[in-house]
Amino acid sequence: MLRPQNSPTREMVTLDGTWRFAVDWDRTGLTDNWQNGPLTGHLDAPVPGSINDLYHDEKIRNHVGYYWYQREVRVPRGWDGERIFVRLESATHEGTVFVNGTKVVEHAGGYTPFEADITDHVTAGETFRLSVAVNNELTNSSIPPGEIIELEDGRHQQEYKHDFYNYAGLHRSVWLCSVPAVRVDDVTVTTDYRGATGAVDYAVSVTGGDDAHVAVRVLDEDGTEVARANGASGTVEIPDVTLWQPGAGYLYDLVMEVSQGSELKDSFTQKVGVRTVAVEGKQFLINGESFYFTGFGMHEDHETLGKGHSDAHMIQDFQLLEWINANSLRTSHYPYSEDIMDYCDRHGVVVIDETAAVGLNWAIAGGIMGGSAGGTFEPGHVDDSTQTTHRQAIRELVDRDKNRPSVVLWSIANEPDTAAEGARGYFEPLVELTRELDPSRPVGFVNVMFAPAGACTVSDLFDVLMLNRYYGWYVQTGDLRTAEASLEKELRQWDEQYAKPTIMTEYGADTVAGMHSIYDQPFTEDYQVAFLDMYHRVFDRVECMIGEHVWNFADFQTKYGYARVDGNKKGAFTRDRRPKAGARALRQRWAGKLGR
Ligand code: GCB
Repeated sequence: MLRPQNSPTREMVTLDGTWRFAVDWDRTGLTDNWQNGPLTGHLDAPVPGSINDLYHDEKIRNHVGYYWYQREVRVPRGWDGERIFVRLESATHEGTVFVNGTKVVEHAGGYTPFEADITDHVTAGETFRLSVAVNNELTNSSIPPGEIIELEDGRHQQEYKHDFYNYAGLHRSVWLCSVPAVRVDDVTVTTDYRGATGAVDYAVSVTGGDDAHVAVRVLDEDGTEVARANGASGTVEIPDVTLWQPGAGYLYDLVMEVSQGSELKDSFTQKVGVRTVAVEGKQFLINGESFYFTGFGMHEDHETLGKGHSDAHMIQDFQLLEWINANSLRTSHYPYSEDIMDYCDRHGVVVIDETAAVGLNWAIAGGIMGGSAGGTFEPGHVDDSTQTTHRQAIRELVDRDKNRPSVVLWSIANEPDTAAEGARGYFEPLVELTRELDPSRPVGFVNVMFAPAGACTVSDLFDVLMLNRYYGWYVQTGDLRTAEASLEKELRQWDEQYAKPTIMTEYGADTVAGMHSIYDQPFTEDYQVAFLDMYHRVFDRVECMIGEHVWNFADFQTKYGYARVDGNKKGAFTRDRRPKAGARALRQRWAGKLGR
C-alpha cells in the first residue's frame, strides 16, 4: 500500500485534530450501530494520540474493549470523478471504520497502516460522518499476544507478556486522499551500483487501465533529471551516483508517470536511496564497507501522548541520537510511524525494522513479567492462529517499508521462547516467508537470554544474530566481575558455534536519575556507567560483535509490576529526555567507534 502524497494527480487532506470520543463500556457499540448517529457523551480525543493518560476517570484508562472516535469530514469539491480513500496510519490494535453508517474496512495489527476506497459512499463537496471503533484487546491470535482475564467482580483485565504499556488509540495520522482511477498501485525498488554508476531496479504495478503506459524519471536532490526509462519495470542507471550512506541519507526521486494515449493519468514519486546491504562471514556490509551498529532499542513513548506520534518529539529524539553518536536504532517492539521511517531515510539513520511479535514467551512469563505458566507453543498460547497473524504482520511490515534505504535488516520477533519445543516449526516458515517477500535484506530475530547458544533451536535459520543480555542486572545483579566473565563466555560460544555477525540488541540497567553511589550499586547512575563499560570491554574482545544497542534510549511506561517504578528506567535519557550519566559515557564511546 502506497503512502499518500500530493502530486499533479493526487491530493490529501489531514483528518488530524480533535475527534468526538466515547467508551463502549458494555460492548454494544457495534450491535447498537453507534456509527449511525453522533456519539453521545462529552468526551473528545486527540488524533494522533493514545487515550490512556488523558482522562481523570481511571476506568477509561483501564477499559478493555472498544473505544469509538468520530468526526465530520468534508470532501473537497474538486474531487468529483476521483477515487477517494481514507487512510489510517495505525489503529491500536484493531480498527473498524464506518462512513456514515457503512462499514468500509476492518484491520487488525496496531502498528501498520490500512485504507478503504470510500468513493461510492461520499460526494465531492459534501460532508460525511467518519467513525472508527478501536479495539485494544490482545489475545492469542493477536500480535503481540495477550490474554483477557475475567475477574470475580466481572471486570476484564488485559494480561500481556511484553514490557511496555498497552497504549491504545489512533496513534498516527488519518488522511482523506484522492487518487486517479488509473494509477500506480504499488512499486518495488532495489538498488545496486558498479563503480560510479548506480542501478535502480523498479517494478510498478498499475491499476485501472491495461493499456496504460509507464515512464519513469530519476531526479537528484537538486531536482535535476539524471536518468529516465519507459515501461512498468526495468533498470535505470544513475551516472556519478551519490550513495545513501549511514549518516548521509541521499535520496533520489523516482517519478512514475502513467499515461493513456497522450493523457497523463497519474504521477507518483518514490524516494530512492542507492545502497547495498550484505552479510559476509562475520561482517555486516553497507555499500561494501563493514558497518558497526551504535544506538538503541527505542520506544514510541512520551508523557501524555503515550504512543501518539508528534513531530516535535521525533525531532528532539533524533537530535539526541545525533548528539550521542548513535548511527542506528531498532524499532523495538513494533513498526514505528512512517514519519519516523521517513526521517531515517532522509538522514541516513540505519534501522533494524521489527514486527510487533513480542512476548511470544511463556517461559519468562512466570518470572520477571508476571503471568501464567505453561508451554509457549501450545494451543491457546502461541499457536496456529498466532502464526497466521504473525505472517500477516510480516507481510504488512515488508509491504510498508520494502523501499526504504534506512531499513537494512528485518527483525521478525523479539525474545520468543526459542529453546522450547515447537519453536522451529513455528519460525521456519516465517523466515521463508520473509525471504520470499524480500530477497534483498538479511533476516534476524532477537534472542532471549534463556535460549543461549546450544539451547536455541532456530538461530541457524537467520543471517544475523541479535542477542539481549542482562548479566549484571537480572542475573548476577550488582556483581559486574562475575557478569563480565559470564557475558564473555557466552559470546565466545555464539562466535564459535555460529560465526555470524552478532549485535547486542539489548543490554541495560534500570537507573534512577540523580541517584549515586561510590559502590557498584544497582539503580545508581554510577552503576549504569560501570555496567555499560563492562559490556563494551567484552564486545571489543569478541570477534563476531558488529554492534551495540543499549536498552533503552529513554525511560518508558510499562504495565504495573513490582519491578517497575513508574515504568522501565533503563533509559540513557529520562522519559522527558534529560541525559543520565550513561548518556555521556555512550557519547564518548561511540565517538570513538565512529571515528569522530
Ligand atoms: C527485554 C525485553 C524488553 C524489556 C527489557 C527489560 O529483554 O526485550 O522489552 O523492556 O528486557 O528492561 O526488562
